[in-house]
Formats: sequence, C-alpha cells, structure tokens
Amino acid sequence: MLGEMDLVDRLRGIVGADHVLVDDDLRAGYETDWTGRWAGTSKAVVRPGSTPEVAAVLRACGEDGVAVIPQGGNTGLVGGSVPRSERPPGSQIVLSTRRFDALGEVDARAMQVTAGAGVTIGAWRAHARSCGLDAGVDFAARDTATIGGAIATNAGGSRVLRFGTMRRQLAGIEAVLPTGDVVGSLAGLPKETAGIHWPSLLCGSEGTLGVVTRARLRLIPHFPETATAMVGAASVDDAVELLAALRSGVADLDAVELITPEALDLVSAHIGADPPVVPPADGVLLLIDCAGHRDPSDDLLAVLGSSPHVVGTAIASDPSRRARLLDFRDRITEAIAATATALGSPTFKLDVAVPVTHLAELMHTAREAAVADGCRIIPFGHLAEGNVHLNHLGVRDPEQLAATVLGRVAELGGTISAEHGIGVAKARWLPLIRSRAELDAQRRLAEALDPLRIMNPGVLAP
Ligand code: FAD
Ligand code: 2HG
Ligand code: ZN
Repeated sequence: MLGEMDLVDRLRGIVGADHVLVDDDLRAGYETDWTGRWAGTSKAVVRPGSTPEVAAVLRACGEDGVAVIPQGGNTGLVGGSVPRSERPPGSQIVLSTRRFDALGEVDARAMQVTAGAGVTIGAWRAHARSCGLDAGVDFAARDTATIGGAIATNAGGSRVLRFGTMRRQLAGIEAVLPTGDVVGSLAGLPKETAGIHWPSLLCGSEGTLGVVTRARLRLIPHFPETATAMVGAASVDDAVELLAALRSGVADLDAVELITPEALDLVSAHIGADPPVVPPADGVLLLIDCAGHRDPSDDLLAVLGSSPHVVGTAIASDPSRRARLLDFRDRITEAIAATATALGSPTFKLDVAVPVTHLAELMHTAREAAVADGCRIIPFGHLAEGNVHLNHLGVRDPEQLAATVLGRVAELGGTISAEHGIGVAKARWLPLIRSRAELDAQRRLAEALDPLRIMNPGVLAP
C-alpha cells in the first residue's frame, strides 16, 4: 500500500497536474449531485484525456484499493455519480470523463458516428443534424448529460416509444475494465455473434463494471415536419385508451408524455405561462409529439378528432409554438428543483414503470401514500412506457413512502427504476424486483470483472 500523496502524485504523472483536482473549491461541483440529496468527499477529481490514461488511473487506484466513481455530466438522479458520504474521503476518487468530448465524422452511409463518453446528448444531436440526420434519444438534461452517463444508466427520455432507450442507439463501445484492460469495438457492425456483446453488458451497469470511453452511435433520419399537441383526458385510463389509438393511427408518433395537474400548476408558475389546455377535474394532460417527412398533423388530428377520450386540444406545427408547448413538459424537473430549493429540502424522487393498464392504479396508490405522509406529490412522466416520475416535496418518512409505492409497483409487475437507474438511492429496494439468484449472479459477475471491487461501491448493490 503506497501513501496518500503517492497516489495523487502518480495520478498527476498519468493525466497531468492540471487534471487532478484536490482543492475543496475545485472538487465541490463534482461532489454533490444534481438534486442536492447526495454528496461525499473524495481524495481527488481526476480528469483523464485518453483511453490509456483511464486504464492507468484505474490500475493505480486498484493498487491502492481506492474506489473510483465515474462521472459524466453529473445530472444523474440516483446518487451514483458522486462520492459516497459514508466512505472516508481518502478512499475514493471521482473519474470525470468530460475531456472525452470528441465527435468523429458522421458516417452517412452507415448512419453512425463515434463519440467520446464526455460528449453531451445535445452535442451529439447537433452534430447529427448538421449532416441532415438526428439522434434517437433526447431529454431535458441534454446540454449537460453525457453519452457515457446515458449509456451507464441506459437513459430513456421522450422518444423511447419510437427509437428505444440508449441501449438501442449503441452500435459499438470502447470501455476500460477495472483491471485496466480495454474492451469493445467501434467498428459499428450491425450484426455480430461472437460471445459477450460489450455494449449490452455495459449499458445500464452504472459505472460498476468499467468506464465507458467512447461509443459508436446509431443515427436516425431527421424528420423535418413536426406536429405537437397538448390534449386533456378525463382520467389516466382514458389517457391510456387514447395512447392505444395514437399508436395504431399515427405513423410518425415520437412521444406521448403525461402531465398531471400538480405538475402543470408548478411548471406554469415556473415558466410564467398559462397552458392552452386545462385538464378536466381528476384528469390529466398528454403532450403528443410527431415528426415525419410529411406533415403528420392530419394523421394526428384524425385520431384526436375521432377519439371519445379527448377533452380539449391545442396543436402546433411551427417551431416556436411547438417549443412553447414542449416547455410545459420539458421544464417540470427544473420547476420542481426550484421549489425544493426554496423549501430548503431536496426532492424525494421515484422513477417507476408498470404495464400501462395498471398505471391508474399505481397513481392512486402513490397519491394515497403522499397523503398519508403529508407531503406534496408531483407526478408526471412518459405515458407510452407506463413510466411515471413521482416527485415528493416535504416528505416526512421517505422509507415508508418508498416501501408502500415500490411494493405496489412490484406487485403490479413493474420496475423500481424505469430509466434513471438504481444508483445508491434505490439499491436497497432491488430485491423487490430481482430474485436472490439474479442478485447473486450479478454480484459474481461484478467480482469477476472487478476483483479488487473498486468500481462505484454501493451502486446497484442491495
Ligand atoms: P452522471 O450523472 O455523471 O452519471 C450517472 C451514472 O453513470 C453514475 O452511476 C456514473 O458513475 C455513471 N457513469 C457516468 N459516465 C460514465 C462512464 N463514462 N462510464 C461508466 N459509468 C459512467 N434520464 C432519463 O433517462 N430520461 C430523462 O428524461 C431524463 N431527464 C432528466 C432531466 C433533468 C433536468 C435531469 C437533471 C436529469 C434527467 N435524467 C433523465 C437523468 C440523467 O440526466 C440521466 O441519467 C443521464 O443519462 C446521466 O448522464 P450524466 O452524464 O449526467 O451521468
Ligand atoms: C423527465 O422525464 C426526467 O423529465 C426527470 O426523467 C424526471 O425529475 C424527474 O423525476
Ligand atoms: Zn423521464
């Protein structure tokens, strides 16, 4: 075991002194998560600039038994991207991938591009669009969240209905295992059956199996003709019926998102705008987004016009009116965070999904649990995936609340993490949805790849 200064000095030797941050004020932004709920102290924040540097950093940390917390944009919502508060500061470093910000040339024939792990989702999209193509994953943290973080969490967002989660965008990966070995391929072969498929193994592993350094990403066509609608429905069940009609009747359907009255009130006040549609009493709003090579408005209007489940519609196809409608969905998280800051206590977030037929029942349970706790609940989410984000302000007993809601989620055949990941926030609830055998197998796999157990301790580990 070498001394504390020795490791920092060795890290400086690997990445350069400017990229080993040891001062409190320089580390601070890397040590608290986006929600303000999770924070810890590290020995150093290390910012490697190449794959061999990542390998050398991991080897050095392994030699000293120092834990490594990989971090991209630090927009994760489950506490997995920052040091652990329960660990001594000297026992962990943050490995930031932000210097991996290179984007390769778009391969228009293969419809692929290679991106560094630290490239933001927004930069990926802008790069694709500059070549007449587009990116299949999008969400509100686009300008900060990175490709590496999105892969590690198998991020979803609004376009999953049409293009799938981050997993489906992966045509190849390059990653460094905790031993310092580099694995994967960036050739982008659409087909290959030759043993372990590294993108599949690493996507969703939340930094517990290795550090993603680069990815070969699929691109999608850019659909210039768009139509966005805000629609009221009398109940969640009616919204689910309307979802089915939209899926079968609108070929260019990108997203069907859910906004509850609680979320609408908050976001309207935050953005200073009245919504063009007000949800009926006990009802909800749907935000429907379509994009095609031809104007999708007629298809969309035909379904909305013939559905008995629509109560009020506003539709927009020009960019500025569309953007105004989308703001009511895109900026809910930001509105909640501002309210939490004003209250002086972080939001308690659950990110659950159930089969859509059970969504109304789940929402009922969640609202009852919030009443029992005395907290304020703001539910919203991705209707098409039965994925609802339950945000709680002023929660008194988060353990009890989680036990009630997550227990019901599991009974309904759902998941305790639809897209944000398990992190440290949900780790103790994993046995609700994973058997002992599955968790044992997962632990043994992590031990095999990471024999010194340095990668992101506490994450994904009940
Ligand atoms: P970080 O927060 O830095 O890290 C997240 C996890 O990934 C950590 O466990 C970390 O250790 C690991 N990790 C990061 N980079 C690497 C790497 N290169 N190799 C290995 N492990 C790594 N998520 C959604 O899925 N859908 C949404 O709609 C959505 N909307 C959001 C809106 C807002 C306003 C915010 C703040 C967050 C939102 N998120 C959403 C959550 C978050 O943005 C995603 O989880 C995102 O993928 C995290 O990317 P990041 O670069 O910030 O990762
Ligand atoms: C979204 O869908 C994100 O906007 C964030 O996943 C959800 O704040 C949340 O709970
Ligand atoms: Zn979401």
